[in-house]
Amino acid sequence: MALDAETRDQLIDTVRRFVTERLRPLEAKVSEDDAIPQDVLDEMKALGLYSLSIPEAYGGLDLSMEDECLVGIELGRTSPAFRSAFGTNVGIGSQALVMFGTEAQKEKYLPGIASGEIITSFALTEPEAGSDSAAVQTRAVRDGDHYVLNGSKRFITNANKADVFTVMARTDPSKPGGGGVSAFLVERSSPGLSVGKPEKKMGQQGAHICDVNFDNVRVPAENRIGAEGEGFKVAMQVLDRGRLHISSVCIGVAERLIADCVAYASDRKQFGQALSQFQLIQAMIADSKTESLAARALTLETARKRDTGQPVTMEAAAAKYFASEMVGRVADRAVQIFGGAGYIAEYGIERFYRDVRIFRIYEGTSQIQQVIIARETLKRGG
Ligand code: COS
Repeated sequence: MALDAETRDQLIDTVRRFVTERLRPLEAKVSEDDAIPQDVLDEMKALGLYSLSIPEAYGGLDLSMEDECLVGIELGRTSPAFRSAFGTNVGIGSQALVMFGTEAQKEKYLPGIASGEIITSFALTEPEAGSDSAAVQTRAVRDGDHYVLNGSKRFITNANKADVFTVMARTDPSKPGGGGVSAFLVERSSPGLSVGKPEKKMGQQGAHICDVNFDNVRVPAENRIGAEGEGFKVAMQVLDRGRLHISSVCIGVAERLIADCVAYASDRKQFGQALSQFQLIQAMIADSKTESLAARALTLETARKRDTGQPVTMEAAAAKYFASEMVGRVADRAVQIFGGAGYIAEYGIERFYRDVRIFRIYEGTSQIQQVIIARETLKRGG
C-alpha cells in the first residue's frame, strides 16, 4: 500500500535519524563483536523495521515496493549488517508466505514476523545448487499428512536466529529441474533440524550465515506453500522482489560513501589545498555520484512498475546487477580518495569495501543477473 506523502516522509525521517544517531556510532563495535546489541534489535522492532513489507492485516506497515526501497536507501547509510538483522523478515524469509501462503499460514506466522518475535530465513542454496538453484537435492517425501525432509542447505542468512524457514525441497525426483521442487514452512523446533555454526566471512560482521541440515524432519503437509512442483517459481518470485530491496541498500551505501568522501576530501590538505580542489579527485566523486543517481532512478522506476502489478524479473535483475556493481566501484574509489586512511580499519572505509562485496554475489550473482537480462531481452526482441 502506498503511504501518503506526509506519512512516508515522516517514516523516512525517523529511519534517517535512527541510522544517524543510533546505528552509525555502533558500526565499529558491531563489526568487532560480530553481534548487534539486543537493545538495538528491540528498538528496530519497535520502529516497525521487521514489518515493512508485511500486510497491515497482520500487523505490518505494508509499504509499497517504492516506499520500501526508499526506506532501504536510508538503511543503506550504515553498516549493512544492521539491515540484515530484519532483512529476511521483510524480504526473502517472509515473502513466499505473503505472496503464496494460505490464510491459515498467514494468520499463524505473519503477526509474529511483523513484530520481530518470529525470525524467518530463506533456505534455497545447497552445496550443489548455488547459481543453479533449480538443482535442489534436498528431498521432501510425502508420508500421510506430512512430508519428510532430508538434505542440507548452505549459506543461509539468519539461520542461527531463525524460528521458521522457507525451504525449497524436491518432491518429484523424476523432474530434475525446478518443476520437481516445492516450498515449505519448516519450524526451527522440528526434530531432526539442525543449524551449523556461523561462517567466518569477509565482511558484514554482525550478520550471520549457516548451514541448515534436515534429518528426517517431519513437516505437516499444511505447511507447503503453493502447489506441489511450484516451489521453484515461488522462490524466483521472492528473489525478484528481494533483488530490488538489495539494490536500494546498495544505493544507500553508495550515498553514504560519497558523503564520507566529500567530507574527507574537503578537510584533508595536500600540496597546500584541500583534496576536493583536485580535478582527479573531483572526477572520482563525479563518477560515483552519477552512477549512484543512475542506480536510484533504475531501482525506483522498477519498484513503481512492480507496484502496478507488472512483472519485473528482467528489470529487477538489471537493477541488482547495476546497483551492486556500482557500489563496488564507489567503495573502491572511496578507498582511493581516503588513500592510506582508506586502508586503515579506524576510518571504516575498508570495512564498507569488504561489506559491499557480497552484494554482487548473493540473491543471484552478477553473472546470473546478466543471464536473466539477456534471456528476457532476446525473448522480447530488444
Ligand atoms: N518468476 C516466475 N517464474 C519464473 C521466474 C521468475 N522470476 N524465473 C523462472 N521462472 C520459471 C520459468 O518460467 C520456468 O517455468 P516453466 O518451466 O513453466 O517454463 C521455470 O521457472 C524454470 O525457469 P528457468 O528455465 O529460467 O530455470 P533455469 O534453471 O534455467 O534458470 C535461474 C533459473 C538461473 C534464473 C535461477 O536458477 C536463478 O535465479 N539462480 C540464482 C539463484 C539465486 O539467486 N540464488 C541466491 C540464493 S538466495 S540468497
